[in-house]
Amino acid sequence: MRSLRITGAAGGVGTMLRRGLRGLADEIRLFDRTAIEGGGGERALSGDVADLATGCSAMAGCDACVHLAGIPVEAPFEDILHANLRGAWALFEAARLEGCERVVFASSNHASGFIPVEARVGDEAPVRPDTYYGASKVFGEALGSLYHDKFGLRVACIRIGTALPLPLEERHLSTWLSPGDLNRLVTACLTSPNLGFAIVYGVSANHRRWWDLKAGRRLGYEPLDDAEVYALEVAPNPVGRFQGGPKFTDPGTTP
Ligand code: 15L
Repeated sequence: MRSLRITGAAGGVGTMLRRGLRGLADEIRLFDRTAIEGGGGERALSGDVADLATGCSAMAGCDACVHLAGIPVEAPFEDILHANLRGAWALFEAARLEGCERVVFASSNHASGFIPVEARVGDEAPVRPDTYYGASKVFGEALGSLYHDKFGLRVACIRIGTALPLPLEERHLSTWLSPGDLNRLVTACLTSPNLGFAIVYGVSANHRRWWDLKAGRRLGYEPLDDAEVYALEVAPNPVGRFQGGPKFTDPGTTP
C-alpha cells in the first residue's frame, strides 16, 4: 500500500509496532499528540486526534490506519469523552471522508473485563466493560461496525490483552500479547482479503489464555509465543475474579 497512518504512534504499543509495519507501506505516517521523530519512510505529524479537520489532513491519501491513540487506562469521564469517544468518531469519520479503506482499531480486553476468569470466550463474548475506559472501547467497536455496515469500511477491532515486551505478573500468563505476535496480528488485519468487520482478541498462544484465536485465525493470524515460558519469573500478584484484573474491576478504580 502507499500510505499507512498510525495514531498514538509514540505510545507503548505504537513504539513496539511501528518498525514491524515498515515493510507494508511506502510511507508510514506517525501521528501523535506529542512531537515524534520519523525515520526513513516515516513521516511524523502531531495534533489532537479528536479534531476532525486535523484528522482529515493527516488521513488524506492513506489506504489504511491503525488507531492506537487515546487514554489507555481508567480516567475521569470528561477525559475519556474527549480522547477516546470523540477521538474514535473523528478517526472513523476522517477515514470515510478521505477514502481510507481499512481501520484497525485498538480495542481492549477491558471491553469485556467483567467476564469471570473461569470463562473461555471468543469474538461472540458479551460486552462487559470494567471501566469508563472499557466502555469507550465498546463505543469504538460499535462505531467500527456502523462505518462498516453503512459505508463499507473494513474494520478490525483488536481487544488487546497485555501488550508488553514480557509478561510481568501472573495475570499476564493469560493475557500477554508479545511484540512479535502483536506485529503478526496487526499485519494480518491490514492485509487479509477476508476482513469485513471483525472483533478479535489480541493474545499470544498462551497456554493459560482465556480467549480463543478463531477470529484472528480467520484473518491469517498465527501466534508463535507463549507466556508460560516466563511462568517462574512473573510476580505472584493476585489474578482476581474477573478477566480485567483487580486494577480495573475492583470498586473504587473508577473515579
Ligand atoms: C489495557 O487495555 C491497558 O491499556 C494496559 O495498560 C493494560 O492494563 C492491559 O489492558 C491489561 O489488561 O493488561
